[in-house]
Amino acid sequence: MTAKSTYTAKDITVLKGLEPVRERPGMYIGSTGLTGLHHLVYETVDNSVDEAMAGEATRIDVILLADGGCRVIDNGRGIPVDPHPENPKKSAAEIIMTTLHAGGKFGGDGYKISGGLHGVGVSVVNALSARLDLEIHRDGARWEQHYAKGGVPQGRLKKVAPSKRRGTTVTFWPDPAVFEETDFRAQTLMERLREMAFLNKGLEIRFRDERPNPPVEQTFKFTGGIVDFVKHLNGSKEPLFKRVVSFEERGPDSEIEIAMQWNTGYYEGIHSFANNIATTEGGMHEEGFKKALTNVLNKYGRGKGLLKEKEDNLLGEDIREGLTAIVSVKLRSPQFEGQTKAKLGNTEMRSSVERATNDKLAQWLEEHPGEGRQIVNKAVQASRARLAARQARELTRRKSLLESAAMPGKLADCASNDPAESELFIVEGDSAGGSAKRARNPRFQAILPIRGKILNVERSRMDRILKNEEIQTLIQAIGAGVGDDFTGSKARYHKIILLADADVDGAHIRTLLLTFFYRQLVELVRYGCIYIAQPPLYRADIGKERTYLKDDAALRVFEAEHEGRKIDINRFKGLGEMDWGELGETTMDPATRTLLRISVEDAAIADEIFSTLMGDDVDTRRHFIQDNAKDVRFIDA
Ligand code: 0RA
Repeated sequence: MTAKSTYTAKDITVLKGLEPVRERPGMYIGSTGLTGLHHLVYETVDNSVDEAMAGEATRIDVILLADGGCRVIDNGRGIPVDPHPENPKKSAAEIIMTTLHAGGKFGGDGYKISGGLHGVGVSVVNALSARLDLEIHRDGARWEQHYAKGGVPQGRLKKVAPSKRRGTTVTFWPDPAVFEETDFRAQTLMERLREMAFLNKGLEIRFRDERPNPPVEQTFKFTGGIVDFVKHLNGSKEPLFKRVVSFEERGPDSEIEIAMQWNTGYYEGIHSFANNIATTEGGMHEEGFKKALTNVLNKYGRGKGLLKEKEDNLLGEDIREGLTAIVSVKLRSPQFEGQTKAKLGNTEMRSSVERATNDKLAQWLEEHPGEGRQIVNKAVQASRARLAARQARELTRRKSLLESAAMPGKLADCASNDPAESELFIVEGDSAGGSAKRARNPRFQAILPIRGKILNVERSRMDRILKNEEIQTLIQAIGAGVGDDFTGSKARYHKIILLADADVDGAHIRTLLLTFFYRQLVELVRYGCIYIAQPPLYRADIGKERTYLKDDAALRVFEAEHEGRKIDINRFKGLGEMDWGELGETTMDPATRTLLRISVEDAAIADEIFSTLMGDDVDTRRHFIQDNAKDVRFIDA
């Protein structure tokens, strides 16, 4: 396939200028909020990753400039600079930068396996930028072209100097007339870039944030690819055995890569990708993988006598207990379906992933009998716990039928029956619970004091979770069931606010609660119903004037602003040291409080952050704190 032969009049009619993108940006990048803004970076990086996938680039630099721009540099072939066959006045590069859907037209055979969710092309980035600079190193020279707001070329592509290297550099400044905000979030970008590096073995992605406070630099390069990804995901967990199972299959039309490792925990984490895009809704590749996994392990268990003849087959969920897996496929024309276009629809991927897993996993098990036995044994235990949990659940169901609408004795409920306005404060400790009860507005604020540390659901199977008293109380108070039986419409409160001391114990309790919500009531997290209250750490009095300050940083600012004056500083060691009036005013009253809303990502990493921070490994802990300076909300002084 050459560029010429693919360029027919028919193609020309589908090629459009950039106006449609300016008119309806959401159609091309999803939104004009922060997510859409970040899409511009991903879109630009995707093009460079395509070069890497074609075996032509080994390194990508992403730089956030101090003036708000973003620069993406690769060492690939460089966008073609020659005159375009249909329009000799314009370079191929200019066509690529100013025409919708022109990206793949120039690719030789096998070049563009990508495309997909944001395979819309770098021209979309151009269209939505206030300015874009293109620099190409190719054919012994450096070429440049500049574009003004909306992707309007300022002159032609020009050869400006000799050059020995090759590659493409795109620098763009997002258009503030398009985006609600134009401040990139370094943390979000780094997470995606790291994921990209995991998914493309050996590719080096360097990230640099040159904006002030604080400048950040990170290099992502994983010679183990998705094997490293799995190790990373299991990092804070205890592996069932050290080895990561991995295999791959490269065909003419697709590539399949799978890596997996069991941990001694009870949750499954299968992460699937198609062309480097997370398929969070699953799809054909994931289906094929799960089907083969269940099939292979049952066969293996029977064959080795680990599963007795009279025993039932293991269910998929038994086998996937504690499994962390990456299923990554690359194919020519991925079809993304589902509500969020995050489900792979290509049916051929089901059979090819299933076949690959059937063959390769069976072979791996034959070669690793010790590990094979451990996997089957764990699944057998999981199946027993599943039956026990069913009994426990039936018991609680019967119990709640008997007690009908009875609420736990400890709950000080609110008067309102409207979940939309009702708030549940989960308060650590009885004394703080007492203050919170006095300080609340009983019309719409309910208080549930919990004592000590709740069960760590990460380390417990469902049967034990359901028998735990504190957890039963929580489930009962919220009133919407738990786990697979959760029904969001039954939730009695739409704001659930965690209120714990600002110390290590408080942080631990918060982590345990967040982990519980993430694992068992994730819908509540997804809908943004879970909050962390922000009680102040200090009270600063100047004469009769009181100021509440949330942390050390706020205290320093306050001291600097009131230099030379006599400040009386009071540090609250715990919620119990605040009187109820103070607690109400600073932490509970909707008019004066601030709440931190928890996202699924926050909840998912709460446990990881906590175990890293509180674990014994001082070195990882120090690095972690340096790398995640923003997540200090989970640490406390
Ligand atoms: C079209 C064709 C070729 C490369 C590219 C586009 C290309 C685009 C981008 C965007 C960012 N970096 C890029 N690197 C390459 C193939 C050119 C050839 O065959 O030499």
